Amino acid sequence: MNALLTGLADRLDDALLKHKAVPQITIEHPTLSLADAYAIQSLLVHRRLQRGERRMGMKMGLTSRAKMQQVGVNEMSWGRLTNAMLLEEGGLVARDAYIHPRLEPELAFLIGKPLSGIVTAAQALAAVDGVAPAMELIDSRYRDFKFTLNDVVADNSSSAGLVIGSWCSAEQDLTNLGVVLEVNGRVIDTASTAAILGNPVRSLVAAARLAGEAGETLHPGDIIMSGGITAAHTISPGETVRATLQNLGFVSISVT
Ligand code: 0L1
Ligand code: MG
Repeated sequence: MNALLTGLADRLDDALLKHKAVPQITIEHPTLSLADAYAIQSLLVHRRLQRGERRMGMKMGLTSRAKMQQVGVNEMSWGRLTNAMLLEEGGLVARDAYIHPRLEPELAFLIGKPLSGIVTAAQALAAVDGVAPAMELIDSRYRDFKFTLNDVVADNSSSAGLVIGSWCSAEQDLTNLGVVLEVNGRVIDTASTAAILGNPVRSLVAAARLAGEAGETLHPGDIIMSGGITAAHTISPGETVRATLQNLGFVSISVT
């Protein structure tokens, strides 16, 4: 079994490095469990760490109805972030460095105190040093961006990049902030942070629980991504994509 999981992690890593999509692994291996999928993810991220990348936090995935509907998966997932994924706010991103990249607005949490296991929303917030408007760049390594929950978990929940705006105080009501997604100045979607599980802090509570279940801790300095608030936008060269979160500011990136 270990050789199988290692081989599947290698396949997904190869797809990432060559920017070449592969068939869903659950087509060839329908009996893979969710635990197997997280084991593949861990092996896949280990390869990145072996190449010199550093762990930088955790992303929650499929925490909003818009995202669940877009990809046809009805359960949340999580993935691991590394420093190599960080993109410059207001900077450039190359379309060709990915397979079929998409951008989605999110809320980012900056961890100030260790957090792991079952916690209340108040305990989770007490461990947070700041919040920021953010966008996640996702890029499925699967053909046509199609996957099951187990496929996407094995593929590190489509993690590819993140753009973070200025950090703001977390001591404010985050439950229902307006969100606007614009491409070249044209509004393409609007939403509320309430789309994230009814309250984005619930995504952080879930991150702490899932990290604890995996024997991990969210460390001071870690960034936790809430999960996409709107459906994700497929990017093309020439676009400047900007996400504005009410009271928090905006974050943008231009595609070359
Ligand atoms: O959309 C996807 O590829 C699944 C990853 C999670 C995206 C999100 O909800 O933030
Ligand atoms: Mg996301």
